[in-house]
Amino acid sequence: MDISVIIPTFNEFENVGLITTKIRESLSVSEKTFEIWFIDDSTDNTQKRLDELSKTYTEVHYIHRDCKSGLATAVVEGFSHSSGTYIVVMDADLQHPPELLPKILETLDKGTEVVIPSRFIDGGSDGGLNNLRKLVSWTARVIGRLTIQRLRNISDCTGGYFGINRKVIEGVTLDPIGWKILMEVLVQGNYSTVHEVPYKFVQRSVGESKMSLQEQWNYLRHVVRMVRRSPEDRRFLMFCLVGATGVLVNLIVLAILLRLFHHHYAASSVGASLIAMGSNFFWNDRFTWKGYTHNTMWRRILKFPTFVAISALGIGVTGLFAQIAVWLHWNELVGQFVGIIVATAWSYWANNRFTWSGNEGKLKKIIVTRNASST
Ligand SMILES: Nc1nc2c(ncn2[C@@H]2O[C@H](COP(=O)(O)OP(=O)(O)OP(=O)(O)O)[C@@H](O)[C@H]2O)c(=O)[nH]1
Ligand SMILES: [Mg+2]
Repeated sequence: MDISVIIPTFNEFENVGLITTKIRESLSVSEKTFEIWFIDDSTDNTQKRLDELSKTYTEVHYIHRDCKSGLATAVVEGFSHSSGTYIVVMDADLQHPPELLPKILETLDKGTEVVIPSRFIDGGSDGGLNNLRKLVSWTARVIGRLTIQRLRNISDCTGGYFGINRKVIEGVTLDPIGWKILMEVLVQGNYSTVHEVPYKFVQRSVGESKMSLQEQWNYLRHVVRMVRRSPEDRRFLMFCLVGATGVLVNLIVLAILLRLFHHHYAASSVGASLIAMGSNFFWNDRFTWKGYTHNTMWRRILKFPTFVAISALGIGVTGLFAQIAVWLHWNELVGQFVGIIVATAWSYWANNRFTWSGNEGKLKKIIVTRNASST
């Protein structure tokens, strides 16, 4: 089998016939063989309709599950039942245009491993959402892209329309919560090339939306789960946590030096910072970059001085931003805050690159390309 189209359905009685016709039209021009798998949790007459469709068209198959177990697990179930070399996932309500299928398949055929139709590149649009839904969707994307490195260059990581080569998910454990199956595949999958093509997301014409507050909550739970399961993102989180404990250590030591030993303020402040730096180094070495081995003695000896140099530069960067804020007549605290964020990003990158450099720290390079001219 060349192509498997997987469609999760929950009460889409009016849509399943329409989408089957559109997919058949769209794929019949190609010489490739295809199958359509509906994974259905419906409580209305959708199952009956799917039964009719599967008897009419040999390409149509369906699985009916007895309880509503979520969109993403439905797709995972579809992955295991289908057999196509290429897999395309799409919604049943025609918001994901089946006319784009040939373009997705042509791109997969050229060797790209993941193809993502995007609403947010030239030629695309998310016009099918009202302003509140747009804001919620934007916030979800920002949260995902800030917390998960692999999503950073993907313009539409929260959509549900995508195509992959089956190799991307072969041997991979997918364990999503809620709806965002594309994110799960992007975080867990094996791939190095992604291509985005634009599409226009229109309003659903029939049937009801299944998006709910519960799904927004599930999304946040899913992001936390993905961060915990992805080594590179877990490491960054750990680094931030260690940094936060460093602030505490700094303040406690400063208070002790001033109150108990009555040292001079400047000396106490520098002393407290140095001890906090030492504590951060210890915990980062123990936990954040746990298991890193340095094969030469020099690399081991240089680890701490490198860490100190990177931290010192970070302090300099923070000061620079505070100074820029003063020059621009902004509040210095704003400058300091932006500086802390930039310095944290710098320190993480530099420590990963220099202090605890090793193969374990290298991220797999993923090339993302986009095609803005074709719709
Ligand atoms: N199997 C299964 N499918 C689901 C479930 N929830 C939603 N779906 C399907 O997932 C797809 C996306 O759901 P929609 O309600 O269209 O969500 P949406 O596109 O964000 O919302 P609208 O813009 O209002 O359509 C549709 O094909 C639904 O039928 C579920 O719990 N199980
Ligand atoms: Mg929809």
